[in-house]
Amino acid sequence: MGLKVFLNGKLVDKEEAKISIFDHGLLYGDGVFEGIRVYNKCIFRFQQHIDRLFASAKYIMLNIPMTKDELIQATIDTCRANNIQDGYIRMVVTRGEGTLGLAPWLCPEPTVFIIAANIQLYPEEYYKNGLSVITVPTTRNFPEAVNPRIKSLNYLNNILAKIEAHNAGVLEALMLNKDGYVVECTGDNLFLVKDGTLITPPVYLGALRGITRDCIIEIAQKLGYPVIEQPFTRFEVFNADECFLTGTAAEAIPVVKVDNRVIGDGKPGPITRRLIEEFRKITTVDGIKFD
Ligand code: PXG
Repeated sequence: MGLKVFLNGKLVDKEEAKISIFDHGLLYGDGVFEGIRVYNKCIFRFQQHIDRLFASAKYIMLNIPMTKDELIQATIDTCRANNIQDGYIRMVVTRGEGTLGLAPWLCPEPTVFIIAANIQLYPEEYYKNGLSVITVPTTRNFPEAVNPRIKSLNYLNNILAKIEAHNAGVLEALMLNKDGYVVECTGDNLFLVKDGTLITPPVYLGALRGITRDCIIEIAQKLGYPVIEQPFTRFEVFNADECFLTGTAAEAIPVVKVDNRVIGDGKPGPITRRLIEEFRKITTVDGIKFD
């Protein structure tokens, strides 16, 4: 049985899921999306992802033509139709079909689709040994332009950074903002651990407010580790005791080398390992369950 996807109100075969070449999601990157994990039929922090999708849509003045509850139901239906137990959901809302011109008011009907499938995960060895990352020349977009807090279909800036990392032989890129502050990676937020305190860049510097980031902050605080959101530069990164990334795909993953500087003792740190362990405990219960 082939993959079934949700497209504009219906579940259809992947082969039948066709979108117009006049869709402004394709022509202009005019739309928003979410990437969500499913762990043992629990859609992880689903309400938070739905809320972020609506917040992104609001910023770009896109009216999602379904209610939050309808989107939740459509997602569950898509998971059920594909027998998803553990997997990945991609939810996309575009401005819809329009003319050859920017005008979004000439796009009468937004396009909504939901894909539930498998996800390409980081190999387990990176969780054990840690990642090496580099800072790349492409900076974060300015919050005053396309605000990086929107999970928009304009990911080209991140894609350029990802290519720069790939060309250097590493999996993720550390990105700075125009003032030289460390902000986040191409698809992951960043944390440092220094003297038992977690430090992460504030989102106003130009970061996405990651759902995983929020979750790790809550777990850390419950465990008694102080968490501060504060701007910092590469100097603080190089001299941190521990460093790790968070994201839907990565979950929480240790970083042991940044721009050829070894972080801490070059191995995933104890607080990072503890947080990864605690995070993995809640993935199957912290969300919306279906069966
Ligand atoms: N920053 C950026 C720029 C992102 O795109 C995150 C941080 C982490 O946010 P969440 O909410 O996921 O904790 C993201 C999310 C992929 C993939 O296929 C990337 C993301 C989400 C899902 C899949 O690489 N990025």
